[in-house]
Amino acid sequence: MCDLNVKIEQLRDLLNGGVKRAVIIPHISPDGDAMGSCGALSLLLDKLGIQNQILICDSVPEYLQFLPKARTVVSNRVDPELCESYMMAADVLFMMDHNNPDREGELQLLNEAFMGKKVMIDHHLEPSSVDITISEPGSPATCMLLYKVIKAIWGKEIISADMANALYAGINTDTGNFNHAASDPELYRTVADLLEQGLDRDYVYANIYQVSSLDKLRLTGNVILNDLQIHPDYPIAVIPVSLNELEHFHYKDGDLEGVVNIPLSIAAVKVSVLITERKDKVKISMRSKGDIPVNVWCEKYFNGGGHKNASGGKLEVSFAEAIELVNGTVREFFEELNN
Ligand SMILES: [Mn+2]
Repeated sequence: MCDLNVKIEQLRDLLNGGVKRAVIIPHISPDGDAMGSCGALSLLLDKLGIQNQILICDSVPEYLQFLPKARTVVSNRVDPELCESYMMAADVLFMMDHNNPDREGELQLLNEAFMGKKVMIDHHLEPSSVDITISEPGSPATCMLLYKVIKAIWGKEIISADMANALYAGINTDTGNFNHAASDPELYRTVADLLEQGLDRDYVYANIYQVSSLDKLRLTGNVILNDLQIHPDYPIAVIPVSLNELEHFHYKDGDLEGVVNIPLSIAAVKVSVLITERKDKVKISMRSKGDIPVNVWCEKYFNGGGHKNASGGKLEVSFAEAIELVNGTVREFFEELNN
């Protein structure tokens, strides 16, 4: 029996063993896969009669508020006491779509002090080891892995239409609407199953891709027109976005979602880097085509990591220094690749 099946059996035994309360945590700056997997899991636990609560270190971006349970998430930024009381009362902690407690922002401390069982369901490389680590780095999305787990333990019939929508939202967004990491036939069998369980693709699509604000659209236009630079010697696009600019366009969480992918539409661009100035840090987000492992670059210089074609990091330096560090390490990154 393969390792994944062993872990799935362990999870079944755990949940059948009298678990009463659970907490569910996505990664910091949650995306569709993080919130989709948390929402679907929460609905599943409801069906199993296990009280549960999604806890988050920051907030759910506007464009994901339509997902099940998104509006009842408790934020540690808003109510740390309430977060702590949920953690203290829980028997099980689920870590969704991240491979390490250090991806949970301020909730990391509560996670590390947690006395119950910890379960990780995730598809990032190099998972840390918890009580039950369900990890499949080859999987296109945590939501697809979660689907596999649910199907193996309870059968796909337990999946409601709301759960199907949440799982599909994660699969759709992590593959960029089926444009990358989307060649696994299993992906489409999963979607077919979700459709049979009541998935409303049009509803999910409309809520993710057709709810933009004018500010968001203008911000996107502005950064492409005025900030995007193509490196003269290497196939890389860099988009530095200043705090001033974000404020000018009344930036809200999620407003730059997807922008880093846009330069990859240029034939000559193989890597795209978005550098975003925030009040207390500079965020780095990278995307690449083909075999270029941007996670290596993010790990080495930007306190981050992620997937081969989609990674990120953060720096506690000035905006100018962050831009300098990206430009200053381009050559080394590409030369190491060629060796
Ligand atoms: Mn994911």
